[in-house]
Amino acid sequence: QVIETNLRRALEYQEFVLHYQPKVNLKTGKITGAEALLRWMHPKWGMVLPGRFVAIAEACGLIVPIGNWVLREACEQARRWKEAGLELDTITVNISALEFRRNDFVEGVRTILHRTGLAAGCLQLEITESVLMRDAESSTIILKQLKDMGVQLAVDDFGTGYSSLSYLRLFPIDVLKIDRSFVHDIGSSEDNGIIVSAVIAMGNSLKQRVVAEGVEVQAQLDFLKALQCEEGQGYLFSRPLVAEQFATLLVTGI
Ligand code: G
Ligand code: G
Ligand code: NA
Ligand code: MN
Repeated sequence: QVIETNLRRALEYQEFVLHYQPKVNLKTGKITGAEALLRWMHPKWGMVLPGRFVAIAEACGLIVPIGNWVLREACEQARRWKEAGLELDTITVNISALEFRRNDFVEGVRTILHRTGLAAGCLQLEITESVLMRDAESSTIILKQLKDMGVQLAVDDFGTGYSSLSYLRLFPIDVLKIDRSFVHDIGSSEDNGIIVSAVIAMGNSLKQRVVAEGVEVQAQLDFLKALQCEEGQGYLFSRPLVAEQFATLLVTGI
């Protein structure tokens, strides 16, 4: 309740910022892109993480204007970086269930790309596995419309939901993001190493790029590289950074 009241003012008072976490090509070590992560800088509470407010914003519908702001801000930032000559393949934005299912979502994305001048292929949208599977038939239609526009599509938190493999093959998905819970257990539990290797093998044979989330230690990186996992993200490479720091990292490399 208190959070909702404060959330209502947050957009108007410009209390939101995006932090950017690099995605790294595991073979070359090069940064391929960034995931935009929403942070709420509350004047009294300090930085509030999405775990504390995204569910509330969804429940009261505020996630729609907030999500719109995130998408616009991320696309604008990526275009500015590209204009400045910084190398960056994609900017990735998290999309909530409520946004994804709205009738005007696809047109909203098109409008934002048009207004910000970012090429569609430079935008990657992340939708969680459970959101996609909740209504797989309508998901397929929405994903196809986005794909036709040229936008890249990623399944977030892969492995935590209940994907039907037949739908996974039907979805026009470019990227599978292995949930960090599986990456975390690499080395400590044999079973989880097996899940990670199965997902990588499946992604490779379905021609989907596999991104490992939550890479924290060298042993995990070694394991992922040995299995030909294409990309990784996690504290081992970098925490989420403010835009200026991320731009510096793009120049210096990791
Ligand atoms: O950055 P952090 O670990 O606090 O993120 C926690 C969760 O919040 C993650 O699951 C992430 O997907 C989600 N999240 C981060 N930014 C956004 C956003 O802009 N929109 C939505 N819908 N979710 C986000
Ligand atoms: O659910 P989603 O995959 O969008 O979550 C992204 C979140 O994971 C971000 O909030 C980010 O802060 C967090 N994160 C990124 N790298 C790591 C990591 O190496 N370890 C842990 N525990 N969290 C991470
Ligand atoms: Na995500
Ligand atoms: Mn995830």
